[in-house]
Amino acid sequence: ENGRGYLGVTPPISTGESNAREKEVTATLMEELRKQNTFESEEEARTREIVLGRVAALVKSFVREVSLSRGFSEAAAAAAGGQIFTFGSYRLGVHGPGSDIDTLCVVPKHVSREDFFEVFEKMLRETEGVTEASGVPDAYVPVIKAKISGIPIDFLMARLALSSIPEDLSLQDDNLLRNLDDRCIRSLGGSRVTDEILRLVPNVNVFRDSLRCIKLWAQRRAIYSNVNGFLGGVAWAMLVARICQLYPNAIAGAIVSRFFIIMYQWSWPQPVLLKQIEEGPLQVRVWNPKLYPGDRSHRMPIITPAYPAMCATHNVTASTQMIMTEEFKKGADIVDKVIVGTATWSELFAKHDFFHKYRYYLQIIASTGDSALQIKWAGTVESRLRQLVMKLEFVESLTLIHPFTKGFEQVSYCLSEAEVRSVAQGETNDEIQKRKKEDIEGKEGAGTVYTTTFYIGLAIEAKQPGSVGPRRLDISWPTTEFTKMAKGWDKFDETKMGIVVRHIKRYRTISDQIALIYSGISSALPDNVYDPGERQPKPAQKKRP
Ligand code: 3AT
Ligand code: MN
Ligand code: MN
Repeated sequence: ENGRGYLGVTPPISTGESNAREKEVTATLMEELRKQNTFESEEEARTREIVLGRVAALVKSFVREVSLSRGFSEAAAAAAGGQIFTFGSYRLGVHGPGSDIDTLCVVPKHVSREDFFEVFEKMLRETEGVTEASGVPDAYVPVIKAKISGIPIDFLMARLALSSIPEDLSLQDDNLLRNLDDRCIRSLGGSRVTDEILRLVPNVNVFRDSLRCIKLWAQRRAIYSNVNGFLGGVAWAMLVARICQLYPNAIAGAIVSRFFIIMYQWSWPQPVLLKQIEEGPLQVRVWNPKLYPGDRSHRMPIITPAYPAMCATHNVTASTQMIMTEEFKKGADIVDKVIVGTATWSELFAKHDFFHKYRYYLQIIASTGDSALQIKWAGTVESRLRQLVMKLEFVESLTLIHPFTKGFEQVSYCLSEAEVRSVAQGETNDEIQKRKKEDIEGKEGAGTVYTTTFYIGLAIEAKQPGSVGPRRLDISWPTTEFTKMAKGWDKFDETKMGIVVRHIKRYRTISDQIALIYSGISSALPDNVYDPGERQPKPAQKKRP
């Protein structure tokens, strides 16, 4: 609390308790969330606790082992400590079946990052029940990804400027960040933000239930993705937390209903804050739109509550803001109906209609011949897609640029160089797709192609009345610039990686095929973007105007 009797930067809107109807819809909401399989089983929950217990012990023995190797006495090595802190969805209590456990390992100053990626990773590998363990030491936030007893775990590491890690260590004190390297500060950030969010909500259980609902809704509507310019898990959590602060005594059904209407009406770029932004002991930037033009350009700023305050929604563009605003409105309408009893919660969780919505799409195809390289290359391309979106936003005849939140991965077994090229160009060929690995083994000129295809939906301005001839749509400049930028990646290798941008239509009709030859649109959406049975039959052929 801030000494004024409430949590947050303004007084609550209402401190009223929820009414009988809100209690009813909260019960039906929880029932629907269970039906939608958002909760793990009790058995899985127990497995997680056991795994975390083992991990905590493993981190202590890691610190002990490194301490001994640095000449510490047995007693001093044991006293050096070592703690784990969870963050992410597990810490918030909103994880689903199969979610990972995000775990921060906190170690004393004589244990290095190299120790973590050598000694600890090796200890992990040798631990019973560990089926995967692979480190990414040079990531922006270095991580070891592992799987223990079937539970995926992300391990981060922070080395504090302390000679031992006390059992009751809290990460809340900003002074802990003094004299740490940037990677440690970033690694501590996830935990410090999650803990702060939990401290800043009036009722943790109401917050959890509400966030579970909003996360599922955002995933189903394909607006859950930080890289693609929508919001990621932390940003959604902060939005829900803010609504909880505004209605401290409301229950989940009421919070969700207020969430949609308040977010729809929010006067962006006014930031969403869970507490006042504070200065701290480091020489680092704190979010400040008055000082920094970059911060001023944030369209939907949602600011993290732990020092140093940062904007979690840096990637939002005009298009993604428009798409999310539209979804807030649709959500508000459905929840209104749920409250009066003319709709059910399942309607809120209806699947998006992205692949039914637009006539034109861009396909961005990243390809390589190697599965490990493909992950890196596709990730690089994906992280730069928003640059393409922003360039397309300047094309006058386009009214909306809609990036999809997930790439579609495919492995194709090709028999010839020509097949390899056609797959990398995004041509779909049933014969190649049906082929298995064995079908190309030992064949000369054969090769495996890994492709990841991203989609952007394009809404085009209605035709001006009285204009003649086909609408002109020239997007060659943005797409060429984007391709150049993707190839500007410092690890780009022309001989190993491909990137292609294609302009396609949802359907392919006979008359289109003729018209399309002239417009450079050569294909239609492939079947793999639809669930089985989802693809609608082709519309009756309309006469082209
Ligand atoms: P899941 O239930 O695991 O899907 P989550 O919210 O826990 O949802 P993640 O495990 O992906 O999601 O991420 C947990 C936190 O880790 C969120 C963010 O603070 C941090 N994080 C995730 N991805 C990155 C990244 N690429 N770089 C830096 N931090 C990241
Ligand atoms: Mn997670
Ligand atoms: Mn994770």
